[in-house]
Amino acid sequence: MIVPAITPNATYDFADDVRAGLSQRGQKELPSKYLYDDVGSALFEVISHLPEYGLTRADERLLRRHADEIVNRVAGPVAIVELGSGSGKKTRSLLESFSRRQPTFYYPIEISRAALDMCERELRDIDAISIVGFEREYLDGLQEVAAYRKRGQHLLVLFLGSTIGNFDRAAGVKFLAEVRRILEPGDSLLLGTDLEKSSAQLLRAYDDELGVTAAFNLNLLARVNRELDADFDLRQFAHVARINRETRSVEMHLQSKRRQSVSIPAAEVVVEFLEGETIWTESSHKYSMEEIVETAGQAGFRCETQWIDEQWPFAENLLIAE
Ligand code: AVJ
Repeated sequence: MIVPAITPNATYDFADDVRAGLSQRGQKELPSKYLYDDVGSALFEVISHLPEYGLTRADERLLRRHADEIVNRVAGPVAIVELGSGSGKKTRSLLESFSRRQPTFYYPIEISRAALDMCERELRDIDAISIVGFEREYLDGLQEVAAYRKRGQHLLVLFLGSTIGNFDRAAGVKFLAEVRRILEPGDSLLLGTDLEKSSAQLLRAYDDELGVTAAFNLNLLARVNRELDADFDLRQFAHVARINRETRSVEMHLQSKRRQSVSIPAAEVVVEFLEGETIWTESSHKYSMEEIVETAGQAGFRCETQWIDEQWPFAENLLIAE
């Protein structure tokens, strides 16, 4: 079932963020959340099918295999809030398990309208699940859902797909602590985290041979062209994936192939690039199992269970608000 009470509008300013990120001294950067417009969301969907990128399939396998066990460990009745639902595909088995226990509301929160639409189409046939999508930033959306909470109802927050990896570690703890502040003791958070693996495996995953990840990254410049009227020549930038050993992350950059200047009228800025200079567009931090328990503790959660995939190092962590 689908309840069409979908609310529009996210409160960020693309032009301001682009101007700030590209005119700062030192490393230029663009926030990774802007990778996900309609084109970017569709490209990420393709990435999740690539043999080199096992992350999403590991997440899905774990949710499928352990859905009933997860339901049993989460006190009901429960409303489910997903931060960044994407296509919604990986959430299906979990929702089906919850629907067998009792009718349940599912609130996907997304800044991408396209992803929200995809998610609603994907999941609308599950009978006892009512879907109410929110086009919002994560914490704004969560706050709104929490405000509607009924007496005696618990919240289960889903933060899957290792989206937490896009925060640096300190920001990750801070984000989880903000989620915790909105929750009540006994509420839960199911957190998907990609685990540490070899540099070779990571570089293959973030620089696939078909070039889909390159297109996903370059689309950020195409988006700046489309929405801010800029004149980036996409052929003059190259996708680069790099391992950062200090932060234990994979970074994506867009590297200028030559000295060039780009004008971005709607952001009221002209940006100069040196040959070889990069724009940092994303970091994906990789975690160890013990570290997740510790991080959860710092944010006010107790780690109840961790499930690990055998094919692709990835953990599903059930955290309980203390
Ligand atoms: C969706 C944020 C988990 O960081 O691995 C995929 C995005 N970037 N390939 C990730 C992504 C490059 C992905 N997350």
